[in-house]
Amino acid sequence: MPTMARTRALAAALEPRVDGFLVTTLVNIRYLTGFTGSNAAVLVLPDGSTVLATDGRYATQAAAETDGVDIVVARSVGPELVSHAAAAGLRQVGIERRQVSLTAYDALLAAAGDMALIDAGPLVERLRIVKDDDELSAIATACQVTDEVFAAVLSTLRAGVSERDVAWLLRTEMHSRGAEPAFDSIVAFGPDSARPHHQPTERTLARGDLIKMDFGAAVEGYHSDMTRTVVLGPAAEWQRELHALVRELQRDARAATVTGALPVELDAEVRRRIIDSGHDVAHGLGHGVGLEIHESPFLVPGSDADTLVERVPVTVEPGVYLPGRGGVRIEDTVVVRAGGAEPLTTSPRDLIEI
Ligand SMILES: [Mn+2]
Repeated sequence: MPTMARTRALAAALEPRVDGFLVTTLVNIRYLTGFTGSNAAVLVLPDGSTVLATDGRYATQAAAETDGVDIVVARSVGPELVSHAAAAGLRQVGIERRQVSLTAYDALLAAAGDMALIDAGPLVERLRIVKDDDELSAIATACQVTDEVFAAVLSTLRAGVSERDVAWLLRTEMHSRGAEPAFDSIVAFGPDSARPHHQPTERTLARGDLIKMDFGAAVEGYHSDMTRTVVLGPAAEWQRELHALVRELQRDARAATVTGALPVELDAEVRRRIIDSGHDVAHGLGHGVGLEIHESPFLVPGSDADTLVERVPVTVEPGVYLPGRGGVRIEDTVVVRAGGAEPLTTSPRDLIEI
């Protein structure tokens, strides 16, 4: 992992008024240094030099996972680095204010003395939007596992299985392929499919039920995200129509997810079409995918995300839901390329009748 290039890119992105940046968000620390433990803070200086503080449990691991990073072993990792910065004569240090609890902030302030701590904004989150080859490769592998797991689980769907049974099977199929679930899988039968983020229950599958499965795998810390909606047939006419509507919305939205497209406008277009079709809009069109399952850029109303560029993986996931009856969502993880959106999840999108 070219982590030194990442800390240098972060250093270059620092405002002139800031002479250091304290990173306390673990996923950002992983991105910048490769460290995967559960307790750390990182200080990046304008010349790109980087110090990582962690506790004794992770001293050996931190040395093994990082490259070109000074390691300090301490109990209170954030305050330790702030003291270090103040002692080195730094005047203003940027922090990830949005991610710091009030109690942690009090401890940082106490360690800072006369040195100012200022909100540096989501600097690392912005750097994470465009992925390098290693990141895209991990996401593509996670998507391939997701496609394989879908095919494996599809063949086991029959009347009488419960939503929880299927969620468990998704997990074991990922495990047997060396992956972890990227998030708690959504498995929703019949009327439950009308709930966008349904949590699996003991409800059992019955003939005529829509079956919505939203799941993904995580590989080397990178995520994938896919939703398919199928039916334990034969499908009713309203189910075919609903599925065809969402299928068309999703196909068009994928085609529009190109370099230069503005995320807020991609969402608005799908939103307009759902409303024109006489339905309600339950959620945004999609989100970035990477070290987190939901990360920038967000394809939602009010999104301030910049126009899309190459190498940005996002989900495209329109859904239409009829409360009490059922809902359909079709979601792919795609990556923006010069010629358009390349789908990384490729499972069949037509209405499968089991
Ligand atoms: Mn998603």
